[in-house]
Amino acid sequence: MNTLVNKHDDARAILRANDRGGYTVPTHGLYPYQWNWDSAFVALGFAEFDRARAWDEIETLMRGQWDNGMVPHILFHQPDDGYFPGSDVWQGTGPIPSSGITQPPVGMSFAVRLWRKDPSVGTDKLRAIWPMLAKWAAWFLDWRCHEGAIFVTHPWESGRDNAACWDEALKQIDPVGVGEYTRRDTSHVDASMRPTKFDYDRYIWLVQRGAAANWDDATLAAEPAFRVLDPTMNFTLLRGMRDLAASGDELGFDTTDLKEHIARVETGAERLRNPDTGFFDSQDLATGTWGGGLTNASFLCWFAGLAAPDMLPRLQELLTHCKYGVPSLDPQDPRYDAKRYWRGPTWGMMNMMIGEGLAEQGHTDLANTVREMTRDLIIRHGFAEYFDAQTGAGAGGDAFSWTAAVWLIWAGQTNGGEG
Ligand code: 9WN
Repeated sequence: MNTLVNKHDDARAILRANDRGGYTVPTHGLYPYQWNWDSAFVALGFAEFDRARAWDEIETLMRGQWDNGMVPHILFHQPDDGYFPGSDVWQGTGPIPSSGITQPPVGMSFAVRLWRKDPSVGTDKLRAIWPMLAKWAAWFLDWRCHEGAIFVTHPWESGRDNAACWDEALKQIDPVGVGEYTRRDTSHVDASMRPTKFDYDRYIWLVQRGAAANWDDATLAAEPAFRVLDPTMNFTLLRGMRDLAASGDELGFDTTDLKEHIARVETGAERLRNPDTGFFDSQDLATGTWGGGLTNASFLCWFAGLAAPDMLPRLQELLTHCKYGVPSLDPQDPRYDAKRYWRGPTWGMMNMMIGEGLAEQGHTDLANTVREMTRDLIIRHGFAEYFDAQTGAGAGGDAFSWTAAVWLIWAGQTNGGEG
């Protein structure tokens, strides 16, 4: 029991230490700005001990929203030489210096969850940002939707940067003219745990291309360089829109459009099933090539509110190889790399969404298994950015905000948290 109490103290201390005043950095050094989906998890973490601070996190994020509705994946509140590419490379066009792409919109769901946790404070807060969240959702339907399925225009947009899902689409890019640049990530973290130079050249080339087009959605859509259907985006958006629609009905907002969008994205979710394997997969829209790898994103189906019973045995099978949580790629896949970021390691926040989705669909035993694996992982190996799914060894940055938040919200709860 003492271990759990100490871990709670440690987790709170990490969030406090990474707090930069109104926003929280994912970790000191490696990521010195505000990241979109990190902040959503952080807000839930703060809500366990400081509800006012929890709302600050979401409100600061929403202040970065662009006129078109997009909420950027990074807000560069203060200059910092420790990260590349910075705001000078991105040249975002919003009210706060920012990147030009978004990230999985878990903030929609988690803002609603903050409100449900404490309507006395949350009702005014949610009422104020609800139209902004709905506008963000509508932007996805306008600019990131193909036949109901949601695609990403940059691997960073998915939040799963170097997942095997993007390999084929990245190979189609010739990063001509990308020029010389100095990576900062590999000065903080061993290069074996980070994306390769092949990937980075293409990440930066895509950023330069977006900046040159002034991030104009129509210009970029007219000649797409990277468009890959993504289960993470599809499932988190579907979940976010469901939560927005339910709260909107209770608060008296017009939810007609949202409900129509939910129906479209539900249809799109089935389009993500790889016909060869049957599981939810990524697909390059330019070539039709499927990612072909079973990833942790495939299992966000339950978080999205889908029943998908056929995915249960696949998860059970995967967990027989990984005692510390759901791997970001099936260890039996030839592309599996135990330490390299989104090509094998397990991530606490993905485990949380998978576990909570399982619990909501009534799969209590499997939900508990995923939560206990994640709890054991954090107890033994700390608050790392991500972990080897088989040995539990921590990797990437440490004293990591979303891992601390996931502990407070879910993994460190012995009663199952709020599920
Ligand atoms: C690029 C902050 C972010 C997470 C992403 C994760 C990683 C950034 C990077 O760190 O991406 O956005 O520079 O590697 O992949 O999911 O939001 O924690």
